[in-house]
Amino acid sequence: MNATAPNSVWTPQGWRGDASGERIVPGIANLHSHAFQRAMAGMAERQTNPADSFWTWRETMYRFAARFTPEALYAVAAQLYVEMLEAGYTSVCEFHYLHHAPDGRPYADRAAMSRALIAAARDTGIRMTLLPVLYMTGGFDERPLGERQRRFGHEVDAYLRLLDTLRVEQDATLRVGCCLHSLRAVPPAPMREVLAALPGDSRVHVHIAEQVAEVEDCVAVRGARPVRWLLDNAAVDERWTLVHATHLDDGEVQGIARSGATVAICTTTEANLGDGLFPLRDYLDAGGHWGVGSDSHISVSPVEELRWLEYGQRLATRRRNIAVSVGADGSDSVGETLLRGVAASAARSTGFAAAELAGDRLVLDRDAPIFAGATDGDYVDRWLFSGNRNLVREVFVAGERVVADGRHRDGEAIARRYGETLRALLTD
Ligand code: NGQ
Ligand code: ZN
Repeated sequence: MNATAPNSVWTPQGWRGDASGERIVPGIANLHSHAFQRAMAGMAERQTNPADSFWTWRETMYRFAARFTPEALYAVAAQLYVEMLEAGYTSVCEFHYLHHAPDGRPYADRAAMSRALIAAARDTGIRMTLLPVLYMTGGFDERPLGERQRRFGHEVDAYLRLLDTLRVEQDATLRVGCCLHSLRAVPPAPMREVLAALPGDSRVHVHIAEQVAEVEDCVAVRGARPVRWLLDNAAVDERWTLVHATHLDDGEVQGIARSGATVAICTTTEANLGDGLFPLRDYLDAGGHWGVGSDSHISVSPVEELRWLEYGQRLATRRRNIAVSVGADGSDSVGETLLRGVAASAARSTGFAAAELAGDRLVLDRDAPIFAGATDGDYVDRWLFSGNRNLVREVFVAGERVVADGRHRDGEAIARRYGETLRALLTD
C-alpha cells in the first residue's frame, strides 16, 4: 500500500497532496486541429479506389471543405470544442486555412472565418492559439492552387495583414501565431519573408514529412528531405511546432531534438490516414519535445492519442513499456512519462506562459471503479491504459470551471445547433 495521501495533484515531479481531496492532473494541450474536419469524422471510411490513400482522402476532405460558411464553421467548431473540453483538452492550436469563400474570393470581412473560430473558442471556454495558415501553391513544383484549394490562398502581404487584424483580438485565453501549411504550399522566398516579419515571440507551426510521396518530392525539387531542408533554411527553435514529422532519418531526429522544436504527433489521424509511425523511442532518446493533436478529429480524446502512441510502438517492436523515461521522482511509469511529455510542451507550442496554463486542470472521477485501490504511483497509468469510459469529471480553464459532472455547461444547446448545421451541410 502507498502511504501517501490518496487524493492529490499530479505534477511532473510526482504527486503532491491537495487539500480538496481530489485527483487532479494538468489540462491537455491539443497541438493540432482542423475544426471543420470534425463534420466529416467517420464519413471517409468507404473505398473510393482500391488504392485509397491519404491523397484520395484529401479529395473527399476538399469536397467537404467547400461547403463551409462562417456560420457552419462556428457551429461545428463549438461542438468540437465542447467535445475537447469534456475529453480533457483545455487548449487547442487551431491550424486554420479555410479563409475565403468557396470560389476563392475573400469575404467582406477577410477574417470572417477566423472570427467564427475565435467565437467558438470564447463561447465554449477553451483556450486557443489561432494559427492562420499561409497557403500559396499546390505542390513543390509551385503549381497554382487547384480549384478546391483557392479558398485557402494568400499572398504574403494579405497574409501578414490578416495576422495584424487578428492579433488585436488576443486576450488571456487567445493567442495568434503563424502557420505555414507545408513546404508543398509555401515556396522558400515567401517563407523567409513571412518569418522575418513576425514578432520575436510568435509561434510557428508547419505540417511536415507526413507522407512518403511528400519526402520524395521534396528531395527531387529542393535536394533534401523536408525536415533536413527546414532545419537548414529556417531558424527552427523552441517557438516551432513540426506537425507529424513522421518520416525522419537519424540526422533529422537529432536535428529536431537539438533545435528545441516540438513535434505534434497526431496518433489517431496518422493511423486513419495511413501515414506511418513516428520514431518515438529514438526521439525520446535524443531528448526531443513532443505533444499530441487530434487533427482530423476522428477521435477527440487525449487518452486515445497517448494510449495508441505507446501501442503503435509496441506493435512495431513486439516489446512493451516503451515510452519510459524515469522521472524526477524515480517513476518508471509509461503513463507518467507520456503525461510529462505533453505537459512540458504545452507552453512552448501554444505560446501561453506556463504560469497561465497552471490554471488549466482536470479533476478525475476518483470514485470510478477503475481507480479502486489506486495509489499515487499507478493513478495515471490506470487513467490512460484501462477502459474506455471518460474519467474526466471537472475541467477548469484559466481557473474557470467549464465542465462539471463530465458535461460542458452549454453542451446541449451547442449539440442541437450542430445537428441542424450538419443536416443542412449534408443535404446541400
Ligand atoms: C490538412 N491534414 O491540411 O488538413 C491536411 C491534409 C494536406 C493532414 N495532413 C491536406 N492530416 O496535407 O495537403
Ligand atoms: Zn493537419
